[in-house]
Amino acid sequence: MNRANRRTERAFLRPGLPIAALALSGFALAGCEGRQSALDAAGVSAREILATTWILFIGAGVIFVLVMALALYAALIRPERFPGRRAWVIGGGILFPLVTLTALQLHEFALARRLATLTPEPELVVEVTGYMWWWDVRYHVEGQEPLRGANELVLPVGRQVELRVASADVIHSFWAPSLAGKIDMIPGHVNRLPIVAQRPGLYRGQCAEFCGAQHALMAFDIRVLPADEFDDWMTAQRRPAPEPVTPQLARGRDAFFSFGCQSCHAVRGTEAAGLVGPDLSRVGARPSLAAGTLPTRVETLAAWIQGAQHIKPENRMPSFDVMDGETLDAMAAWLESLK
Ligand code: HEC
Ligand SMILES: [Cu+2]
Repeated sequence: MNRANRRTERAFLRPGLPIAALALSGFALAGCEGRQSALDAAGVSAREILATTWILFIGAGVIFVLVMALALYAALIRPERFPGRRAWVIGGGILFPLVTLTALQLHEFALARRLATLTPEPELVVEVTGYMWWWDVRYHVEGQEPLRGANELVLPVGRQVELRVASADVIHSFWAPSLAGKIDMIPGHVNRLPIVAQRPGLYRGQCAEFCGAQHALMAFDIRVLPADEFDDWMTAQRRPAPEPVTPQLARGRDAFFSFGCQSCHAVRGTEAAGLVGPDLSRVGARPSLAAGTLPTRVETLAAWIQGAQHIKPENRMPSFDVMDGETLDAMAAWLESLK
């Protein structure tokens, strides 16, 4: 072995490398936590699914190691000396898979039933409709007017919630991994997804079925609030849009109407009642714009209005790039004030 080779070999054996690898795997594990992770469950269904995931993962790991050890053993000794050959074939090849797979199947049936019947008497029903490429959201509470929102799902901790999902155009898939499993959104058919959120926080969901050019920019925010805060939120949502308090905001509102935004967008408490695009009644309070594409700020609102087709090509909103800067800023400021 020449000197250079020996040097590389030593480099591989240096303790720094395994330590670096360990540190890196730490980063990989840290990636499992967070706003959009099935490994960081914040809802009853997600927790049950996660438990099953661990059963499968650990079980498969143990079986893999056992089989490898047996294979190694069999390769090292003479075949006719392998003890109890017939018993291994019948026990390991037939009985063991029969018993484990049957047990898993029964577990799976029970789990599917529990998840489907998690919320027999929902206190809140939320209709979520997928559009290319955003989410229409309607909250229904017994005895109250339905409430419309968009691109954000606000849920109370601990209450039974039933999502009723459908699509207005192509097949989408509703996926909020922190809370529950995936469910398809199919045109003309309503699917139900029971949800019980357990931990307040800000989570993220994503369309999980390829639905066209901007499928990747079809995400949504989920805010899970303590139940009493949720009730306050609902009450506040029902109020009409705040009146503009400065001349700039008033100018922004007027421009919204003179540019025809109301033909596609609704703002509670104004004449704007369009249904083609997301409801903008509280757009300033939502964490993100255009289905998780941009964080909500005056500047990003202006950028979106001016360059919707540039930011999210082929989406159903035209770019308004003929407006003068002051009008644009005023309009963005007014939208940002809608909280
Ligand atoms: C032809 C219909 C149409 C018109 C006109 C229109 N929009 Fe939109 N708008 C949409 C659609 C559709 C979306 C969703 C785009 C996406 O995310 O895929 C949208 C998204 C938005 C959003 C982001 C909303 C959210 O929930 O994230 C804002 C803000 C907005 N529009 C403002 C305006 C303003 C201001 C005007 C007028 C200058 C306007 N729009 C005109 C259809 C329209
Ligand atoms: Cu989609």
